[in-house]
Amino acid sequence: MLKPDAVGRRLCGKIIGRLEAKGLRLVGLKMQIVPNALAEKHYAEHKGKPFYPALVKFITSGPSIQMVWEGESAVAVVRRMNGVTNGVEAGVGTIRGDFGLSGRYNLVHASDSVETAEREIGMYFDGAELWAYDMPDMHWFTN
Ligand code: FUP
Repeated sequence: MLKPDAVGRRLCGKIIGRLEAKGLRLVGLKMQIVPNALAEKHYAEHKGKPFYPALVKFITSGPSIQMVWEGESAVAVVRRMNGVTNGVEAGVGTIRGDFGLSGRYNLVHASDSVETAEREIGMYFDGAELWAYDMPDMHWFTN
């Protein structure tokens, strides 16, 4: 997900460009203001934590972009590309490390396991909104 700060700061193209250049395949994308109930479901694991109310408020504060990316070890690769949660600590070369200084306004969300990805894709997408297509240069991204 490109969070409302990524949209508001006009960083979506740069972030999507990194994922494309890495060799991942974009199979679904939509823009919406995430409804409150959906944000609460998405972040249910954080309910009760001190930052939870501000997190839900931020995620629902403006349009965000939901995406599904596919590729070899995509979950682990995208997490590494995002960097750790806080932009101050995130490594140089990561999205959060290169574009932010905040622990809350940290630009991107990515599923932390394949199981979570399946659950989160189901929250945001219908099967008919996910697309299969050839990536003619695929052979450059496999061993
Ligand atoms: P991440 O997996 O890096 O996206 O981070 P978490 O799942 O641990 O946290 C989800 C979101 O909660 C973060 F993206 C930002 C927010 N958060 C805070 O605002 N403060 C914290 O101390 C931890 C997380």
